[in-house]
Amino acid sequence: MTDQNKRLATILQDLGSMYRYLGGENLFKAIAYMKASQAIKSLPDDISLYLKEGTVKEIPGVGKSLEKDIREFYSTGSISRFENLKKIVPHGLIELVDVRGFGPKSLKRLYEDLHVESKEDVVKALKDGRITKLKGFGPRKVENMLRGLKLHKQLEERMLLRDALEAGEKLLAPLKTLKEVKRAELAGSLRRRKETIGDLDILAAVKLKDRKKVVKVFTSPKLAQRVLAKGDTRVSILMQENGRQADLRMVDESEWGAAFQYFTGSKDHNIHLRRLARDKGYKISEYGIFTARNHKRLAGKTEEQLYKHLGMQYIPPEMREDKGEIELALKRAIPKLVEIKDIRGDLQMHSDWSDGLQTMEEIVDFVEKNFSYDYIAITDHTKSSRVARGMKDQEFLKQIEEVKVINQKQGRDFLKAGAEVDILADGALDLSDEILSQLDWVVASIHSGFSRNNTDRLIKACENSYVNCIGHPTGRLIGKREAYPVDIAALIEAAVGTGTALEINGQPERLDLKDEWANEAREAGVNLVISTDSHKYNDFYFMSLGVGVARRAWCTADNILNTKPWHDIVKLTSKGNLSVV
Ligand code: DGT
Ligand code: CA
Ligand code: CA
Ligand code: ZN
Repeated sequence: MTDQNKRLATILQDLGSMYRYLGGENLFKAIAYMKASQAIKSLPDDISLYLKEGTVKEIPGVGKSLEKDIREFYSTGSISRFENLKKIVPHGLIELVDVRGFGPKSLKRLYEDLHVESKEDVVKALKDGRITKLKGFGPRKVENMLRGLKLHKQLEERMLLRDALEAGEKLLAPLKTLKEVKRAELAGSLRRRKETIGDLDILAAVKLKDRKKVVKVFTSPKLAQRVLAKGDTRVSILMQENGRQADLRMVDESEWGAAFQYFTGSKDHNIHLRRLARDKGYKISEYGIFTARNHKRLAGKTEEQLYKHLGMQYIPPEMREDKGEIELALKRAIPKLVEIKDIRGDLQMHSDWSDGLQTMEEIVDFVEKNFSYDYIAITDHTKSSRVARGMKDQEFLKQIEEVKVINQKQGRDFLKAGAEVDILADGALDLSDEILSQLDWVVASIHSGFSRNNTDRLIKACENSYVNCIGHPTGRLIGKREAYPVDIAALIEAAVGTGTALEINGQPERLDLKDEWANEAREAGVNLVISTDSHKYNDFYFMSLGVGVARRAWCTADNILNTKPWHDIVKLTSKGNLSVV
């Protein structure tokens, strides 16, 4: 994303939140601005190009008035609508508008009754008891607010994996262009694909005499907002991109493998390895593997060598958490983890029939051009998801017809007709059996009523003979909302028992099932599906985030349904033996 697009997307997103805060009729504007902000974020080129070519209105979500805003932003750097709203809406609070326990109504009360204007003010008012005194802010509400703030804080301390990957690439690219840099890679938790990242760790192979030059580039104002520490082998900065910390370590090419292994971690994995090395009479460090007795260097140029000298198989970075992977590697039993190239299709996405930005044809064209998939399933929302513009039952019948037309034009059954069906409060589905029976792929998800008995609702959905998969099974949003209360073990049992797949949703804030639960599901023999839940073009690349979760859960291609041909998926999730609930 270009810097200009990023600034524009941020203002549009803030505008969206401000309109959410104002509520009422403004909700439509809120949706329009959020949508436009999302679309700007996924533009391949700088917004100036679209202005020059007169194609701004072709950006999804951009109509006449947004076009005007964008022109104003381009010529003045801001939008008057935004500056004016800042005068009546507490700009310092709107980042909380989606955080659990807050929301527009609560924020308005805090602002109007307590004159709270920033997050710091909110914390103070919670501490000194002013909020508890407000009518309607009982202990349960306050408890919710505290938990919401805690989640929010987590995200201030740790980046989402997707954001960290983007920031990491921006640091890596300029380093890689230097001829002095023989090799440079992202290490640390990023390489292990953890769902959130504390700081970025970059490793570069650079000769001693060349390091000053590399340091100069890394600490230049283009990349660094501030320099925290600067030495010959190690530099720490706060990134210009987002103010977060990034560490660069430089090593000699001959030490690459040992250093890459060390700085990839995890710390627990490294400690266990070192103990093992010691027991075998070796010593390992970021410089290599040595004999303990006379300090003779045995290896260190590659990671593979290092693991080999310890008598074990190479361990993929996503497994390096000291959760039993070292024991497996010693037995030469490391599974062949699923890879992005194994994925044959995407089984959750939204078109403009509900809250997606693109038409079904546009989606098909985009996916065919950029991915080598065999099938994709359109899974638009059902009627009770009103904010997501869920479709009425009759519209699904029309959509099924359009899917047929698109496939006919293509001469193959690439597009599967599906739905993401809401699981209602009592566990019933938000779409009639008559329509469900005509769909190729049914994902059932909980989108509301989180305080109900979610376990029973999900089990009931599994028992429905038309449901193929449970979508984002725990409903968590990293940094915003905890998982709803649900007995995962019982859900896993129901999924195995009924032949229902469970989703690993690749949206950066969801990654749901998370690694730990996906691992339990895999062990129990659940069929997992990795999907992107795309709402716009660039979301389709979230597949790699989902694959990262699956690899952290030790999944092979065989554990993942959408690595298989479509007819196998149908066989594995059809429930002919179940009676219709
Ligand atoms: P993060 O940044 O909190 O998301 O997690 P990491 O894993 O990136 O941790 P970080 O940045 O503190 O350190 C990067 C790697 O350096 C870590 O994964 C393993 C290695 N490392 C750091 N501290 C130690 C240590 O005390 N002992 C050992 N054996 N390795 C360490
Ligand atoms: Ca780190
Ligand atoms: Ca670090
Ligand atoms: Zn959903």
